[in-house]
Amino acid sequence: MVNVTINGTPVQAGEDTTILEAAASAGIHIPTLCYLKGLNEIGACRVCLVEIEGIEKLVTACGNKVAEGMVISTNSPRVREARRTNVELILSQHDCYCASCARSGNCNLQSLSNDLGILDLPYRREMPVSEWNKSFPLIRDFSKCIKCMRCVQVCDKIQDMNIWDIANTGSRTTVDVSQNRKMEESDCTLCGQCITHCPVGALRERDDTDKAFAALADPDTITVVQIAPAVRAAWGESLGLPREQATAKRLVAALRKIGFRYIFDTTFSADLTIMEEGSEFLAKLRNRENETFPMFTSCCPGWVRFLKSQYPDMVRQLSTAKSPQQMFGAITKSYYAKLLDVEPERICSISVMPCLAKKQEAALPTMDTAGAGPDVDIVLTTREIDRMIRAEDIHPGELPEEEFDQPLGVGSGAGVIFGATGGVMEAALRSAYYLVTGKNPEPDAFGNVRGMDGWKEAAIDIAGTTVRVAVASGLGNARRLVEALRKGDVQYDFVEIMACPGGCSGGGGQPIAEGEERAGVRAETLYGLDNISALRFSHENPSIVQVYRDYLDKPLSHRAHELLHTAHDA
Ligand code: HC0
Ligand code: SF4
Repeated sequence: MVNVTINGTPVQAGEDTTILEAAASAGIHIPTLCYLKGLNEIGACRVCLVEIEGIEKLVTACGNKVAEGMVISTNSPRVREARRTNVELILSQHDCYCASCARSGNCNLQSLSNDLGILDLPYRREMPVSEWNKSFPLIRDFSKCIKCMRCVQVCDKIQDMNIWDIANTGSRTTVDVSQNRKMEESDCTLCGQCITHCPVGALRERDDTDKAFAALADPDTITVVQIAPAVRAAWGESLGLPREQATAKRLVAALRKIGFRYIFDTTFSADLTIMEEGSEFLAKLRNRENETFPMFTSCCPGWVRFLKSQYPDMVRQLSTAKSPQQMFGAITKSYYAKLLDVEPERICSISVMPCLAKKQEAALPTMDTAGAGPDVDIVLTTREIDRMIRAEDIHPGELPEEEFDQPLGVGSGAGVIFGATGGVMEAALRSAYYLVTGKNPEPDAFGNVRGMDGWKEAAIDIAGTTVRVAVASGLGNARRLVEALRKGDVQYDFVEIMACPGGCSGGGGQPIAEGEERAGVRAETLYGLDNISALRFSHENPSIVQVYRDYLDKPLSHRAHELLHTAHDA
């Protein structure tokens, strides 16, 4: 322990503690902008400057450790002036049109400037500009980038993709796609982690809300919405709703108020995915000698993009099952169009997802199974649906809960946990056990694949056969796991990978909580919902039973193959 004085208060702190942490432990907050614990502690923004007695230069609190006897001031006149000047300099190169910024009201730079009482912009310099393909699902606005480096760091250190890099020099310094590539030529997986880690509005998703409003305004169009599992654990965050109020059913009520016609649940098709993917896995196990293991889950399009660009020789190990989003779209424009007795062309199929990569997945040319345009026409992120709710001046907290429409609005608890890392594996094992033994396991029997560890493994006994499974989330972990497989250091039969740390609950399209990683908290919500669900097994979902009985016949049937499976290398 060392003894320091901060703003006149004696503080004791561990030797390895930064000034920032030591001050926080004494309830003294030092403003930061670029800082992210463990990820970005480089003092790029120079907002956390402090003065140390006996040292002429001001130093950053995030990048300097306490030492015995230090006398620190976090708010001396020199500190105040320097901090303010540094923020003014950042603003000098920042497009400050807050009114038209996606992050307005949730921007660290905006609140910091306001807190510091900056009412004028004394320095204005040339704004960095660059061309960007606005039809790409991920958009960078160079005039908003503050060079904090968070996007570079999260992409390098967590996702191990190195898509971003510093470009240019001097006052023209900015962040751009690395190696002088265009975004669409890069290996970007569209995980969107750079967006959720950006403190300002320099990165965002392509906005598709206009398309959704246009569909709503067309009297001939029938809107059919699906809501992804992970959305229910997060949508209320940016609307200021407490967790207990921000239920899936209240989101249904808000969407109906916007005017969407049929509102369904992606957990239904998560259950369908389990039936198909679980059956596919069991068929592979029965034919073990002729198959390559492990089989990989294929429901995360960020992971699929990763495998295609990084390890193309392993793409054939992906399950051929489409993701729940795409299964839902295919069922909507075939089975459900028949139930409604309408032409599938009249349906506008809209998904609400925690994800950017889903926008690209829906646009794949292979995802037009009903011959009526894309199976999913519009993908909206959780943030976009929140913006639509706000645009319509809807206050969901005042609305009573409403039920999903039927029959595609029933999902099991197994489907709900898809939104958390390990959830797809756990749900698949619950039903695989049943398919092999004819008996249900304890619903929580495979809970050892839960948790936020980046790479988990388990050996599961199913009727005397040991199945070796692994679960990873975050692409850095995915790469380590794949490399270990290729070297023969590990052997697995079935592997679940999600591109975003923590899985979809930490998805790149989720609400942004500055400086916080919320994937774990949201996953707890999903496990809580599974725990209280009357339905814990995908194969017991009555709507799943119905769709097989009336339309698909059985898992892996001819029709199921046509609608619900795809070759990922096509
Ligand atoms: Fe996910 Fe999904 S769980 S990828 O993370 O599998 O986005 O929530 O909708 O499709 O169900 C996202 C979330 C989904 C799909 C499901 C899967
Ligand atoms: Fe999208 Fe989920 Fe994959 Fe992230 S983990 S890229 S949110 S599907």
